[in-house]
Amino acid sequence: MLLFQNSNWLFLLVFSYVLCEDSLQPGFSKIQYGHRLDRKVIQSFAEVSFLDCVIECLVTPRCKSVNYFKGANFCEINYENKMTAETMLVDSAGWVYSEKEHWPKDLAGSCANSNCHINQTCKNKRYSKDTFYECVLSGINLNTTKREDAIGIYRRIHASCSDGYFQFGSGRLLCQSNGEWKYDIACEEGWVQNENHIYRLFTEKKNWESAKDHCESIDAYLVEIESSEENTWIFQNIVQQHFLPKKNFCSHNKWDCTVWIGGSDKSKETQFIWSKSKNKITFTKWFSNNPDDYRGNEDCIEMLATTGEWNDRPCDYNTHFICEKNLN
Ligand SMILES: [Ca+2]
Ligand SMILES: [Ca+2]
Ligand SMILES: [Ca+2]
Repeated sequence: MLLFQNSNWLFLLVFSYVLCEDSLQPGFSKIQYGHRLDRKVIQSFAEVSFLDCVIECLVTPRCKSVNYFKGANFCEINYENKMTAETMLVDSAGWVYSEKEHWPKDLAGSCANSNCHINQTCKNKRYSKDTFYECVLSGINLNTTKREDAIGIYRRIHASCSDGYFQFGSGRLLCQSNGEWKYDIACEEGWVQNENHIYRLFTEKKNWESAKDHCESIDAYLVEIESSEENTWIFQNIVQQHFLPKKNFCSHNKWDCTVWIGGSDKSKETQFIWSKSKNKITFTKWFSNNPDDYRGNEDCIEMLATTGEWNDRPCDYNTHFICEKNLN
């Protein structure tokens, strides 16, 4: 069960729990060592832990059993079991054989009660903040694991996020004595890391104040750019990337291709400060003849997607924005 209930869930404060020890006992005790069900494989997976292999079977309606080879952390999920394909259960050194029905459905998380069709696989989204994101266990760390770990005796697993997701937390899963998993991992899409900071461009258009509120609602802040290096990095790696498909449009409509950054002179004209740190803005990258406080009504700073330069603009203008978070 996920318990992400407040906005501080990112920083190791909120642990989530799923059942493990007690409910896994029947499964572990019925593993058949030195056996493998031959030629009934639906699909195979390399470099996964034994429990990942079992879960893969649980989320695949057609699966009835698994073969697992510890030496290569290799998993096969089968569409038969030893009842339905008795003659195919063969001696096979180094392999273990296990049946789906010996494992609790809970292990499949939100997929436990899915309506997936017989030829589908339910994509488990347990280790994510909400249903928009997806992250699955990628298996234990093969460099540090001991033999027992691979079939779950020590009940320690390492998880990591899929490509394209930023990982918060250590990724370590521990089975506690009360039979619950303890873990801190969460995976979020869209963040990009530069040194000790991560950044994410939001494509929805908001006025400056709403953009600032949005960043703060996710424990981030409207981006603060403190050096030429940071400005260049953000421009090249986030802003240009995003506007690449609109390159022609932007070259003719540069004022329609901008993102809010976290600076303004709302409180005192010409004294630009960053909204989160309240620091005076020292490094600047103004577009020519700016800031011009045009019509006495330009207090918020946007970055131009065409050049990475800055312009002061009315704060009620709606445009994209970039949030920044500090790691550690
Ligand atoms: Ca910054
Ligand atoms: Ca102004
Ligand atoms: Ca201006």
